[in-house]
Amino acid sequence: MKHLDTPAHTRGEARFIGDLPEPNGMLHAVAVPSTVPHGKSLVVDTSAASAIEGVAAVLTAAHIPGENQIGGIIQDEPLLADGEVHFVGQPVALVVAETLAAARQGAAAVEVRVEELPPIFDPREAHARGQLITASRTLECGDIDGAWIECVHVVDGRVESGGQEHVYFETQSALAIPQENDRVQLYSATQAPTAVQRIAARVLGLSMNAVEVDVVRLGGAFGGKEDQATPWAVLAALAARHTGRPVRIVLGREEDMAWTGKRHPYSSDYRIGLDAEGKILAYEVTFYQNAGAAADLSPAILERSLFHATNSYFIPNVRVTGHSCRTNLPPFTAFRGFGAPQAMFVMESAITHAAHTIGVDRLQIQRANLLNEGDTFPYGMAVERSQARRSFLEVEERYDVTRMRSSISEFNQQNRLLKKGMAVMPVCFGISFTSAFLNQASALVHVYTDGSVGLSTAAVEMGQGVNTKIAGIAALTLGIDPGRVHIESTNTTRVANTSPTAASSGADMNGRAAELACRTVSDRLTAVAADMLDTTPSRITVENELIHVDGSPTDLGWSRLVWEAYVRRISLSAQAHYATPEIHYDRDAEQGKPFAYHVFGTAAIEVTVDCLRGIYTVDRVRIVHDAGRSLNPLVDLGQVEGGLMQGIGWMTCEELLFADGHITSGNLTNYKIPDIMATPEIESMFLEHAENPKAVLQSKAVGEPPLMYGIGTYFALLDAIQAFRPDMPAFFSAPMTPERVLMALYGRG
Ligand code: LUZ
Ligand code: MOS
Repeated sequence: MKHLDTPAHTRGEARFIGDLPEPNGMLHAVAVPSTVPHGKSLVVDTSAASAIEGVAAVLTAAHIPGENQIGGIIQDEPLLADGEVHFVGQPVALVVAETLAAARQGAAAVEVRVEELPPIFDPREAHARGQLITASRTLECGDIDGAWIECVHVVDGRVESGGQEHVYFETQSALAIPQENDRVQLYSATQAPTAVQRIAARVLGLSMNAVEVDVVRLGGAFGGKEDQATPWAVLAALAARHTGRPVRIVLGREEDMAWTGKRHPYSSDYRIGLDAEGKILAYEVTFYQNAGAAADLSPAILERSLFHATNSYFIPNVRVTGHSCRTNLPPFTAFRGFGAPQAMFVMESAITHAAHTIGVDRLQIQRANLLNEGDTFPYGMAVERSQARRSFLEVEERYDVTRMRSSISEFNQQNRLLKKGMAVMPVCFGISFTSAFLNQASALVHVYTDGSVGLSTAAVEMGQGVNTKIAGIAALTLGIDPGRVHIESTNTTRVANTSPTAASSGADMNGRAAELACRTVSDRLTAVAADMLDTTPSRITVENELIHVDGSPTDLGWSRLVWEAYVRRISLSAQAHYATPEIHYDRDAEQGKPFAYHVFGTAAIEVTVDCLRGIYTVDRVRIVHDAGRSLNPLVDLGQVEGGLMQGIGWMTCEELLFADGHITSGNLTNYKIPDIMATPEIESMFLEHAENPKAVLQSKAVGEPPLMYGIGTYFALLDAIQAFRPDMPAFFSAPMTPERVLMALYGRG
């Protein structure tokens, strides 16, 4: 079953917010950003802007009828700056006009005056000055302080990882349409329709039932629209309410890149201790998360960093500390992996450092410490059905890693200026929102009298194929062709109180809710069929749109059964709710079972470095991935390859840069994402016989884990550089851009 959106996408017919036909009288909105990173005594003079022809309104904090507050976890973020500014790009005003050109002209004419204050950009400096978003957290297991003396090898060091721009195709956008009785309808490119609804209501001083949010699909999101679609939708709603006219806002690419949040840069310290056999006995790590100017999702992201600090390894004595540091940059936000990639990069760096010091292949240390069945994570959860070792060994055997290693050595002996390198990267990622309450979803199914099906869930389609998966689940549950099932838009009036489509759990949870709702209708239909066929419901099944008795087809078809049920006045609609069972976490004790299960997998990555110029290619990536029993192998393969490429980009060419709080990598010529030419030969397979009883139809979530395979690329490049320059000490500062490679090859260190 192919991705449902493929035909519309390939023909250019898929509609995004910017493609929606303009409602009558629609105005265009453009935000006015702060151009200083930190300041007080803010004065916004709108008089010149208001005088421009076509400008309908210029809105500031003073125009907000409700609360000027968009913070989700912590209420520390105004919609429009009031008195102070905290980052370059912070909206201070909104101009709405008859045309986009007039709105832009108006925005340029708004005069902003502010007394500048000293900004902070470095998370360690913020920490030293007590600028924390939230209380720091420490997760511990074993006896970390006592463990060091048992260790034969102890090394420590520092790791830096950079931010990452989402580069979703569709920029942040929203369309607000005022409705009668003070209601407002919002079309928003958001992963979190209910967050938009809640915060629009809060800012406008309305109740939530006065705000309807509708989402057809997004042109990509990757976490960038989990929290940060909200301000743009709420600004559009504010302007619509103020003017009584529809208002659309669509950020330009450079506006989006400059003003909106990205993956958090981290600066970290580690210390790792091993015994003589290469067993890791102790690991201590401190994360300094650069949170930017407001909390956004940073506390939750830091929590996931804590949980994934030890990646796929069992370590008996661990201390992990996380600081969420407030700086004067745009608030950093969710990005595929959600704090786990940063943590895993530190773990792999520590292992690499230890391997170099001991003089063994890092593969040996990795292999010696993989999670086994029943091992516990530092947060107290035991590993069930661990596929860590299985996927690792399967990569080693199937792709003959030993031979890969020896042919690379041979190549390196024969070539002076071209050097190859390789690395193996295991991944273990917990599935469930770490905030337990978010692990719920709902579905609403209608079977129409012609036998076609309309299905609504809380899931948002953003290209990841969640609608395709859910249509497949519904079709299987009802016993009909997937072509009969239409997945409706995600709409807060049909499915309420939605969790964001995030944490890789969209298909898991909404698929389950859809299955439950379809099961209810199917049970009712089965009772009708049993009556029609003069048998008992337990003997009835529906397969291929035909009613079967004891597994044999009858001549009663799906459509006739549906019509008969309707005539008998049986409800053909159902609503269902699913809440992930068993999960819990105690944040005081830092112990619990935060995840329903874990996803595992391993990648082997080969690279070639041109040691004259510092440029490189990622040649081949081989992956064994644990998809459970895949709901849709084609969709899952797309997620594995796409995630990998995004991880490779983060580790190699994507370098996010700021100067004095202004982005200097603010467009797609100076912020380089990997393109088709940078794509390696990818060979991936799913682990066989990996049924997962913890998710719908024995499947596993797939969205985020594959991104972390890309981390191996950094270590493969280090490997190649060290083949050229064996005396170069390893360093752990991502991304490994060609410039950095060149400095490593020839620099003074
Ligand atoms: N979003 C969130 C996420 O709110 N909580 C999470 O645990 C999470 N994990 C991954 C991606 N998004
Ligand atoms: Mo997310 S990083 O929106 O799953």
